[in-house]
Amino acid sequence: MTRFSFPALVRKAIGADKDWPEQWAKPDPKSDYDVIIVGAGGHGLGAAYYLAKEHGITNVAVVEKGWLGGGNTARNTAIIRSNYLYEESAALYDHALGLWEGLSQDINYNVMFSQRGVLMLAHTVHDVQIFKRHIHANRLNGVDNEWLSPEQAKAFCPPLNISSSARYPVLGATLQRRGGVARHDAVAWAYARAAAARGVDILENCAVTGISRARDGQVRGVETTRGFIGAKKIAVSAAAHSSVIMDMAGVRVPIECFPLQALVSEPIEPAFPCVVLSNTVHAYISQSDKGELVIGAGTEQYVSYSQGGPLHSIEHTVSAICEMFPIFTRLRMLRNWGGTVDVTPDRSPILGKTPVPGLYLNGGWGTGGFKATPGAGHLLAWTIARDEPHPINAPFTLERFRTGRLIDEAAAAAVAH
Ligand code: FAD
Ligand code: PYC
Repeated sequence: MTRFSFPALVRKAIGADKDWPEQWAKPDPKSDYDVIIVGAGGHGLGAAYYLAKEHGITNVAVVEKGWLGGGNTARNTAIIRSNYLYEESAALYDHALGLWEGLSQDINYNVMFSQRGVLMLAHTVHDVQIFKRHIHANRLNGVDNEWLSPEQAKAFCPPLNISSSARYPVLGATLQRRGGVARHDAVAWAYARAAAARGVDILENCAVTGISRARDGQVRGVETTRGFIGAKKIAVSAAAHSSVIMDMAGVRVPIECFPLQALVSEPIEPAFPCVVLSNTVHAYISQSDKGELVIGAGTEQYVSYSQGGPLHSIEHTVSAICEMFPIFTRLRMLRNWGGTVDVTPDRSPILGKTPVPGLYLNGGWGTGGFKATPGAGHLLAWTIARDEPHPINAPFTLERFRTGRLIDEAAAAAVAH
């Protein structure tokens, strides 16, 4: 018996049924854990791994209402970069990028992290000014980023249309060479395997329905669809559902949820060498190792928990891609899907303690949390283990929405909101 419900093809490919260690048999919940993490996305699983590896805390359960990696972790377009404007954000995302650079070795699993470079296109004078400001700020913060003319951008990405007669002509681009993509579902599987190997229980098909607190206010466990499970500490890392779960503990969180869609084309020979983002035309694109073009849209304009969205947004995105890359005009779409992104008022995440003793929150990553996965897991584990934030996540408090000390990264979100 295996610990996780890997899809059958994956189980076959990795030989899961053959030599999966006996101690990884699917666990029943224990009555008491030191730490429960709600949500088996990359962030929650990463936190479990780093709790065990770096803090020696292994009496940990990750509680997941569906299957591991079934949330946004395996629904995103897998873009990784750290070219954020403000010091707080640059430090946070660059911490994650540093961890990506050693991740496959660290967890002994090829997450196919590929630093092929991320281009962000400027189509208006305003874009040019903002992007150049980003480059200067990034360099001051030790984050690589450079300006390319339209011709240099085309040399880096030959399919790019730099004609001045395009509806939104390319006026230049930023390039972060250390940016790239990774195989998103592998990240969840890799952290799950590495955490489980250190004794962490991963409880799938187990939805949290309540948070129980003692008389002194301290958390004492979670109510779930598999019964009550005791815990000394609880970390909520449930993306779009984080605010619902925090509400169970009486904590209000300023998160709104929006659908965000993506699609892949039929697979083709390698034709697209890097990642390209254009906020102005609401589209971003890369090519997966399977050969599919991976394309994403802007966030939908309405709040919803639906993991899907209307086809006209996809049509809008695809027409923008065809104008920027006319060589793809005759390609066919293979499939599309959606996720639900959790957006805060300042488009920055919340990662830290909450007013409830023993309760921690990691959420509000919106359209940009995949790139943060190792960093978020690492910093959440630190915060739980020491009951205090790491200096990198210290500014990302829930408290900032009361004090007004916001970290307004909307312009760097790279995805139209
Ligand atoms: P998730 O992977 O969503 O995990 C949360 C888990 O919590 C889920 O598995 C869910 O089932 C579980 N859960 C919810 N409620 C409960 C409950 N009551 N009990 C137990 N478990 C529960 N980011 C980037 O950096 N780059 C990109 O290119 C990018 N593209 C994107 C494209 C799309 C289409 C989408 C939708 C998102 C994109 N993102 C991107 C954002 C990124 O995917 C997310 O920010 C990130 O994956 C969040 O990871 P997570 O582990 O916090 O959440
Ligand atoms: O944050 O770079 C990003 C991103 C691209 C697509 C979705 N998010």
